[in-house]
Formats: sequence, structure tokens, C-alpha cells
Amino acid sequence: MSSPASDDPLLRALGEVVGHGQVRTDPDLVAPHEVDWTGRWRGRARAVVRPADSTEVAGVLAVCAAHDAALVPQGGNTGLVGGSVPRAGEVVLSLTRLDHLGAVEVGTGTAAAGADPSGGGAVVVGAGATLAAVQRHARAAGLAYGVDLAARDTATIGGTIATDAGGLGVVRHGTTRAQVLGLEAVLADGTVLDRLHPPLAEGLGYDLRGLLVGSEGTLAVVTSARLRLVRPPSHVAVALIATDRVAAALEVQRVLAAAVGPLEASELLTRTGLELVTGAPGVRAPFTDPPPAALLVEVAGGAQVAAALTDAVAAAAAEVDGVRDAVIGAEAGDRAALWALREGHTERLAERGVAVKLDVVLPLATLAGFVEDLPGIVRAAGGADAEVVVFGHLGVGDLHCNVLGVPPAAVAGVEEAVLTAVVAAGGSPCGEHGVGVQKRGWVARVRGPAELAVLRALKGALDPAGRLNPGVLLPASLAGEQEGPSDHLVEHQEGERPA
Ligand code: 2HG
Ligand code: ZN
Repeated sequence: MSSPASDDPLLRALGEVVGHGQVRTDPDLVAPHEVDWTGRWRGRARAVVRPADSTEVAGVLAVCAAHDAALVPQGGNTGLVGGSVPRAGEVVLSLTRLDHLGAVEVGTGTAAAGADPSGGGAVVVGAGATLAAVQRHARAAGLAYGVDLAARDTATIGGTIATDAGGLGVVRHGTTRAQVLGLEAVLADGTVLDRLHPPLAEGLGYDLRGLLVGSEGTLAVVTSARLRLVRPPSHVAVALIATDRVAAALEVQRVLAAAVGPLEASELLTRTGLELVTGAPGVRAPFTDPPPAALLVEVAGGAQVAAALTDAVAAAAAEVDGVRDAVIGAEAGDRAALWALREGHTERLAERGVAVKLDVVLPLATLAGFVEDLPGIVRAAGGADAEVVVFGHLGVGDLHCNVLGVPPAAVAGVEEAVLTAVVAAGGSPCGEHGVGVQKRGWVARVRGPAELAVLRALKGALDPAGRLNPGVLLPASLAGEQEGPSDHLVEHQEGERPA
């Protein structure tokens, strides 16, 4: 339970801000906040603090500043790179109670309001609102939110802003950055920064909103956001196209985008992943033999969209060498069944153990070659049992490389080998999952000295004492961290999966 009579002066002061019942220290209540969803990243929390609104968040940050205590902001804790779990006794700042949903502004129209002039809108929501709650809320007003993830029921808006999540609609709508019209955030000293409704003269000075999106809780704590909403298409259709190699799937993607684009979604599945998801009870395999690569596309259009997609897929099959088969999902149930194959990957993988997850971005020109080389790369570094399952957001070159069967001692070597190959192929070692703890060393490796100096200056200006999410995103040398427990945070690696 709570710690009403805590001897810890920090916890007493926090209780005065949020109510003593919202400062949790009971190991059973704290435990779920100390480990991530995959079970790979875990640490220790001094307490979990659950403010109700931004005023209380400001109070929590002011108290932490006065007591020189570090904190880790946490939303739904569905992150995959260790960015939302405590490491060495920080206070976990749980934002799930900030789940308010404001009135939807439909077609408010002007650039100043930030709404979509083509008939979309905007809405202000709390950082703790789940993605699914925001989607439902937008739908009730006839609109849609452009970001969607399989973890929608648990992932929060704050978390998706922290990592600049892309998700399943990224090829159509861009990442979260493109949806955020305004932000409210609390600075390390407890000051509230209100940029929810930036004035017309948004260009007047630095873009603070852009700075905070993707900053993973290291510069400020986002408490609310004003999000762009779009008008959903009247009709959509889905196709899953089996091909004999990734290069053919890429070529089909190009041909379909030209014929029936813009694509609402364009996702890659590969043989090992298809075997995994179709092996689950009750799942109907779309093809007799799982193909080496399959492309899942969703397109929008009028009432005849499924027929248009069927024709376009047939034309692509005639034009592109290596297309084996295709399934069209016209009705809602069939579309959902095809999407379930893609969305089921993460959960099916988790049932097989704690995968080494490497989310990376490749230029489309080198992506196919990279995927072909990957099994050899992971076996060379991770041993003969290492098996890679690749899938992801093909439209933007964002691949999720999940490696199973890696002995704990070989995990670092597998990460090093895969990410080195990504960089050699002209890609980025970091995609939509963010940097977190997992890839912070790579920040210093891929960004030049001038950029690193700017990153250090920004962190120093906004969080000079290094209290906001220490150990995340910035390498220790840039974050101004003292030599301390957060430098030795890999005790959690290869931990047991949570119960
Ligand atoms: C997805 O695209 C998520 O489904 C999770 O980003 C990816 O489990 C993963 O590696
Ligand atoms: Zn993804």
C-alpha cells in the first residue's frame, strides 16, 4: 500500500503533493513498474508516485528537485528499449491517471488551430490516456488518430510522444511528431511549460514541441498534448501478397503505391514470423506454404476499393518477378484476420522467450540485402541456435529484428553485429522504439561531435542535475551523469519474464 508514515522525507513530501495513497512502496504494487513488458529490462524503484494532473506532476518534480532525487516517467510501460523502467532506485512517475480526453474540435480549419483543413480536427488529451481510448474518442466524433500500434490498449499518448512512435499507419501519417500540434510539459524544476495552443506565430523562436517529442523523458515530462485528427477513409481494403524474396515485396510495394496509393499501411512479414503467428491455435494460414516474404498493404478509396486493389495486385503480380500468391481482405472480418497475422508477432515472440529486439531503419535500396544477410550475422554472433524473425513497417524501411535463442553472454555481441551491419548498409540503428537504455551508446557512435555538443548543451540547460530519466537516450558522458549505479544497469538483462 502507500507509505503514510514513511520515514523517508522524500516520500513524505511526495505524499503531501499527490496524497499518501498515491505514493506506493508495497513491493507487490511496485513490482510491475520495475520490469518492462518483455522481461528484459528491469531495475529498482524507490517508490511509484501517481499524480492526478499536471499541477501534481509539477509538485512532484519540485519535490524531487528539492531532495535531489531522480525520476523515471512511465506510461503504459510497453516500451521495448528499457526507457520506462527504473534502474537504480529512482522514483517512478506513473502518468496513467492523467487520462483526460478533451472535446474533439472538428474541422476547426485554420492553420493556427492546427486542424486539418481537409476536414480533420484536433483534441487535447492527457499523457496517460491510452492510444485505444484516444482512437475511440476520435471515432465517436467521426475522426481518427493517425498513430496505431498493436499495444494500443496499454500504450499511452505520453509514451508514444516520448519515443516518437510510428506504428502501423506511419507510411500514411508520419510518426507521432507529425500529429502533435501542441504540448504541455513540466520542466525538471517543476515549472509548467504550456504550449498546448501555440499562437499563430509558432515560428517565433525555437521549436520546443519538436524538441520534446522523442526526448524520452530526459528533458521534461509531457503531461498533455493537442493531437491532429484526420478524417478516416470511407472504405479500405487489405491485401497480403506472398513473394519469394524481400526485394520482390519492395517492388510490389512500389508498384501498388503508384497504382492505388497513397498506401494507408505497408508492412513486411517474413517466413519465420508467419510460421510463428499461424502456429497459434485458431489461426488460419493464408498460404499453404509460408513464403519467404509477404507484403501487407491497406489502401483507401470508394465503395469499389477492394476491386481496385484486386486488379492492382493482379497487375503487380504480372509485372514483378517473384510474386507467388495473394489474399484480399474486403470485408471487415477478413481485413482483421490479415491484420491479426501482423499484429500477433510481438505476443507470439514473447511466448518463445525474451527476444533480443533490434528496431532499425534501412534505406529501401539496401533493405533487402540486409534482411538476406541477417540470419548469418546473428548466427555468427549468437551461436547456431540464434534465429531471427524480421517484420516491420516496410513503407518507411523500419524493421523489427527479433532474435531468439541467444545465450545471455552473446546478447551484446548480437546487438553489436546487427547494428554495425545496419550502419554499414547506410541505415539507422534506432527506429520508432527509441534509444532507451539499449542503444544509448550508439548515439555517440552515429552523431558527429558538433551534434553531440548540442545534445549535451540541451540536456545541461533543461536538466542540469541529470534527474530526468538518467541512463536513457544519452550516453553517460553526455548526460553529465556521475559515476554511479545507473552506469551499471545491466543487472536486468536476460531477466526472467514477468509473471
Ligand atoms: C510493432 O510494430 C511493434 O508491432 C513491436 O513496434 C515490434 O515486437 C517488436 O519487435
Ligand atoms: Zn513497430
